[in-house]
Amino acid sequence: MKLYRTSNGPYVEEAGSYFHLPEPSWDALVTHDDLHGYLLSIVNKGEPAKDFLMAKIEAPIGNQEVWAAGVTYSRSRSARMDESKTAGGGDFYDRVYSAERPELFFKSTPHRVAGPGENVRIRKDSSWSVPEPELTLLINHCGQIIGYTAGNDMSSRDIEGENPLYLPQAKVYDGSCALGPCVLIDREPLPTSTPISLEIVRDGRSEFSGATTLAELKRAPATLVEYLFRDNSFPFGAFLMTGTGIVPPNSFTLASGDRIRITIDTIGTLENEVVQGS
Ligand code: DO4
Ligand code: MG
Repeated sequence: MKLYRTSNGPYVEEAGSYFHLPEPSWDALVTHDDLHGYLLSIVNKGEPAKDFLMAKIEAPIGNQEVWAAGVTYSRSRSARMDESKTAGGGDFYDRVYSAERPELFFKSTPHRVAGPGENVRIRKDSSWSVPEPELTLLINHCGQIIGYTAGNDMSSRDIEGENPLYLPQAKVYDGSCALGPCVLIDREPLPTSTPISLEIVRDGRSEFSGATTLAELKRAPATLVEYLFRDNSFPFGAFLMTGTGIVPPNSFTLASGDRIRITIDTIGTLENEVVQGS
C-alpha cells in the first residue's frame, strides 16, 4: 500500500484505487500502533475516492526529523575519498565504510524538505553540487521501520571536500532535501534486488543517468535504525536516508533548471527542479 500526503489530507492507494483517510494528522498516522493494519482496514471497507487527482501531492512529512547515513555504498566511499584528498580527509571515509559504527548525520527539519514537483536548491556559495538518490526509511516512535520512500540528499561537494568538519553546511540548508512521492507501507523489507535510479535532465536532454540496487548497500537498514535510536528519542518518528550508491563524475555539477528524477521500483519517481540560491 502507498500512503500519500496531499493538500486534501492523506490517502492510501492499493491496486490503483485511492482511499481518503479519516485520520488527517500525519504524525498520528506515523505513530499509529499498527499503521499497516489500519490502512488495510480502510482499503477493505472503504469506498474508493474520486478526488485524489485533484489534490496536490505534498512531501510525506509532519514533525519528523530527517537523518541520513553516509558512506554505505562503495561508490560513495571512493567519491568522498577523491573529493577530500587535498584536505586529508580521505582516510576517514575509508575507515567509516568498514567500521562497526555507521556514519549518521542530522539532515533536515521538515521545513527544508521539498515534496514532489517542488524546488530543491543549490547553495549560493557552492560551485559543485549533486543530488544523492537514497532509499529513505520511515521509522515510528518505537524504532520500527514502517515504510519506505525515495529521498534526495542534496550535497555541496566542494564544501564537504574542503574539510569534513563542514559536513553540516554541505548538507543542511533550505531546499537541501526532497522526499516522496509517497511512503510504501510494507511489513516486509524491500528485496535487495530493488533498483534505484537517477536521471538528471537539462534543457530537455538527459545530462546524467545512473543506477544501483539495494544489494550494493553495505549495511542492513535495521542496523542503521538501531544506531540512530541509541540514546535518542523521536516522539513523532523519523526518516533515515540510507546513503547514495550513485555519484555523477567529478566534472558534473547541478545547474538551475535541471530536473532530477529519482526512481525506486515499487515506490515511484520523485521529481524536483533545481534552483540556484542567490
Ligand atoms: O560523509 C559524507 C556524506 C555521505 C553521504 O551522504 C552518502 O554517502 O550518501
Ligand atoms: Mg547521502
